[in-house]
Amino acid sequence: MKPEPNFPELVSQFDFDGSFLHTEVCEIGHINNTYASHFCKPDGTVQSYLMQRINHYIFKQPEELMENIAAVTEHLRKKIVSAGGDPNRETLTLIPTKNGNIFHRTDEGDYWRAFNFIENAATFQIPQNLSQVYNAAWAFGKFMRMLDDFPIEALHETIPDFHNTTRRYKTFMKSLEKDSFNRAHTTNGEIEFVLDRAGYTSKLVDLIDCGELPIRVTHNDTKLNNVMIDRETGEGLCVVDLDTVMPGSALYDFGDAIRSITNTAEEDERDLSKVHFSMEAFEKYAQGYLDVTHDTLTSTERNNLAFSAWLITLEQGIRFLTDHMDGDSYFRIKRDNHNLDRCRTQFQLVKEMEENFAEMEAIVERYARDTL
Ligand code: GN1
Ligand code: MG
Repeated sequence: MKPEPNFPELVSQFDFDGSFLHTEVCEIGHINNTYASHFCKPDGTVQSYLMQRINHYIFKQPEELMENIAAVTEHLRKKIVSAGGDPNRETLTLIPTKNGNIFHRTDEGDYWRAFNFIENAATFQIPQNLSQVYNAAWAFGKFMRMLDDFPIEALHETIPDFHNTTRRYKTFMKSLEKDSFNRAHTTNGEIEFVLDRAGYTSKLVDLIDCGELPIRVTHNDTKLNNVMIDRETGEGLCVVDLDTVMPGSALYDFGDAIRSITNTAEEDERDLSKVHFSMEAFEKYAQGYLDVTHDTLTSTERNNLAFSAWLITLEQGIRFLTDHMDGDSYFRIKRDNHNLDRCRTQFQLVKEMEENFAEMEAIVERYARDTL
């Protein structure tokens, strides 16, 4: 465990407004550490900022990652302004350090960054209603569209092969062979689950390799809680967590969103009788996503939307299982077998998607046709 950061010293590095009041932990994400710092402005009002310590064991080139975020938010800002929107609410805004840098590096070698705090907006782990699902789809779809003229060659790959499911499967097999923590014998059912499906893991990567699936600027971590919902209007206001904005496939974003938004329970729910794939949520997300991207997506992309939901959910389960076997070195855990619990919810969703796959495909076809 790292010692508590020295916040008075840290906040003094950034170009914040007002006098420092206090900092609180935000319990979000499995990788970085996130905090909210509050300040009192001369007129007596409170101004807040989001501060994050980047996990540089996982993001090995934090400088490059921050260059991506600065360039992407700048691009989004211009698009939002020209569309008459409010860039301070509709995209993240980096707060520079007093030296004009986009991050601060401490003497211990930690990387810190700060963003504006978007007021009157909230994030959710589980959707509260179907209009929230539609609005999240709209926000992620619009995010991709706003970046479709971003110079893709200028983006660094912050985690290479992030959604390369062929690689994810190989890494899993290596961890299984090593079984360094002697955990394989307690997860026979889950291991078999993966092995039974191995033949399908390469499909999207193969389509990319043969040039059938286009590479776009994608978000790559489209969980529901990565879109801020406007408390007043219920709209999908701002897409956050831009660490994995990289060249990728629209199918990664669609699949990852479905994995999270269709789950009727928390990602780490232990009681699997609560974990179900919501077809209603699938339908709403597909509708919202196709409404905003129909004239951008190719037919190969449209034809693989349902498959991508299945594959990315399986991939995420494999990632959690791999980390469980590797001794939980990647995803932050709060209890024993936490990553195994997370893997099990993903596999439960995969199973239910398999049982309902024909219906998923029919839904996509219906909304794709309606929007053509
Ligand atoms: C991680 O830290 P967080 O929650 O934003 C992970 C995602 C996973 C997700 C699972 C860089 O995201 O890929 O889908 O956990 N991020 C990284 O909840 O690996
Ligand atoms: Mg993330």
